[in-house]
Amino acid sequence: MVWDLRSARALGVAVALSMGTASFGATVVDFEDVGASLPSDGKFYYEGADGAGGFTSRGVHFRNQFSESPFGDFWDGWAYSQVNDTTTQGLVNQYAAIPGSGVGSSATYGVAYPGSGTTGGLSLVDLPSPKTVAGAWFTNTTWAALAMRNGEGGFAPVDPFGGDEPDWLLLTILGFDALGDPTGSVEFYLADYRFEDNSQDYIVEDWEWVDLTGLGEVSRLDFVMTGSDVSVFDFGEGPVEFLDIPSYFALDDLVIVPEPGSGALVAAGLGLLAARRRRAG
Ligand SMILES: [Ca+2]
Ligand SMILES: [Ca+2]
Ligand SMILES: [Ca+2]
Repeated sequence: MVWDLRSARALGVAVALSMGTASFGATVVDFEDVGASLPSDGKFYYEGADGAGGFTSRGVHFRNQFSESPFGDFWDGWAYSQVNDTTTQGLVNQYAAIPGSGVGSSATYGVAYPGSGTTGGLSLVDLPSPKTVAGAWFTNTTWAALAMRNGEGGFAPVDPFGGDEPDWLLLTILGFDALGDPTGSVEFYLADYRFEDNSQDYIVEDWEWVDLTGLGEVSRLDFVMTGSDVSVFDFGEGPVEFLDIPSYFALDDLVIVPEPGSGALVAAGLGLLAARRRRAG
C-alpha cells in the first residue's frame, strides 16, 4: 500500500475536503506539541518518570504510570517518543516504532504498553468532551515487530512467525461514553499469519489508518492486546493468559471530528483520499 505512508498534511487536506472548508478543521493529535520538549534528561522519549501520571497532547490526555523498585523501574500506559531505532530488539528499545518516525515522517509519535494479561485500564486516552474519533494511524513497535520476525528467547520464548503456523497479534480498541459505558470496539491485526495462502501473511511495519467512527461518540479510549503466543498463569484467581510477544503498539495522528455527526463525512473524505492513492499507486 502506498497511501498509508502519506503525511498528516494529506490527512488535513482530506478532512478539509470532507468539511468543505479548511477553517472547519478536525483536531489531529500528533504529539508534536509535547515532542517539542525532547530530548529531556538526555532521553528522546517521555514515559512519566516524574510521576505526573500522564501527558496531554492537543487537549487529549494519555495516562501512564511509573514506579521505581529494587528490581528496576516499571512503566505502563503511554509514552511519547522520537526514538528512531528500527534495529534493536529488546527492552532497551521499548519506546521505538518500527517505521523509524511518526506518520508522514513526523518526529514524534505515541507508544503504548497496555499490559500483558490485562483486560484494559492502563493505556487510557481521555477526550476533553465526548466526540467522534475519525480514526488514527497504528503500527508495531520495533521490539514487537522484531520479536515476531526473528523470534525471541527469555522467560517465555517466542518462535519466529512463519511457515504454516497461524500466529497473530491483535489490538482491540475500546470506546467508552461519558458515563463510562462501552460504545463498541474495533479490531486491528498488528500481525496475521492465519492466511491459508502464506504469501498474504504479514507483520505491520508501516503506519496504517484505522477507522474508529464505529465507536460512535466517545469520552475515553482503551486498548487491549491479545495474540497466539501466550503463557497461562494462575495466581489464585483463575487462569490468565499473558502475551509472550512484547505487548506494545505505536499510534500517531488521532483525528477527532469537530462536530457531532460529521464523523462519516471525515471518514468518507479519508476513504476518497485512500482510493485516489491506491489508483495513483
Ligand atoms: Ca507525529
Ligand atoms: Ca507461534
Ligand atoms: Ca499462513
